Amino acid sequence: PAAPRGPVALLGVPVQAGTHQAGCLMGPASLRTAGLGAALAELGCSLRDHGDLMPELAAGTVAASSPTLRRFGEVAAWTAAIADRVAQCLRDGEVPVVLGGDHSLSMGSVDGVARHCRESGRELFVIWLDAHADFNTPETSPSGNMHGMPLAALCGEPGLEGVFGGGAPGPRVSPDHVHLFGIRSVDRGERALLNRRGVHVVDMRHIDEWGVAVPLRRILDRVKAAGGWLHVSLDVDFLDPSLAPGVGTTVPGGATYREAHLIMEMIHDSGLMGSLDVVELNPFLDDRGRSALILVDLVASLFGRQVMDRATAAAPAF
Ligand code: NNH
Ligand code: MN
Ligand code: MN
Ligand code: MN
Repeated sequence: PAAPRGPVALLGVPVQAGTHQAGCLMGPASLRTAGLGAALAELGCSLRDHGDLMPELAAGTVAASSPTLRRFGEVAAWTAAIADRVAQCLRDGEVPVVLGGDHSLSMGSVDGVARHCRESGRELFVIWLDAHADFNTPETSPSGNMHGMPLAALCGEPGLEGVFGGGAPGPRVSPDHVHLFGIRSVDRGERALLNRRGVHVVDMRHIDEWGVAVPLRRILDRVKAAGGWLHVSLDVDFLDPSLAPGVGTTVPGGATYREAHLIMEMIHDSGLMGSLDVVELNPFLDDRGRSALILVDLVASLFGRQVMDRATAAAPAF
């Protein structure tokens, strides 16, 4: 199988400033407890566990928060710290696996990846596996929670630039290079914005009709044809809540166990994934570690665990 290049860098990000629901700061510890490191080591990955970024990084910041941008100052501080660490991993030739923490952390991880892609002349594509679109702005957000805004910020929507601090202005990723996958809960203003910006959407209705393989193959072929870099952002609520209850924002009708694994297996076989987020795990809401254990299995599939050896590169797609 196509082994991912370079050592795998685990980076814990115990942030929960992006959500009103406490608990996902325990996500990295829960994923480690569920055996993430051992599962990757067993696959022959060379592992570098960078430990957890410290929340003190977010202390003493002055950027103003507001009801439409809750805890903005803290999120901006985390974003800068995460982006620097992820960019450093990439310079060291590592495959960053960022363990959340809420989804606001992806403003940092994707910013770091985007920096690396700019420097190395790679086109960045993002696949966002989530029940939600995470494309709210301060105007469209019903909650003011920044975990509902990371894609809008990364795509350069006005009102969110400040989260990247003094970094280069402009979008981190083109909306046309963003593929939402599995969504089933979109806010009204958010939906209008997604359409205006040309974000690609495979919603659950589409998956019901076509399964996951057909639309995912199209996305992977596109990234491959562009010689692109694929960042995978996996929100626990992408999964059906019956499988993964350990998340603050469950939405019924999510991906099944096998759909999720097939996605991971196909992404692995493509050899395209350069970086990964695993976000929104809330161990306080979990049921005896079930959600964490499923995530460990999914990440293992993403890094090459398979039932039987399969010829990949030369094999026909179907
Ligand atoms: N769309 C809602 C909001 O912006 C919920 C976002 N929550 C998430 N996103 N968990 O993945 O507040
Ligand atoms: Mn490193
Ligand atoms: Mn999300
Ligand atoms: Mn979500």
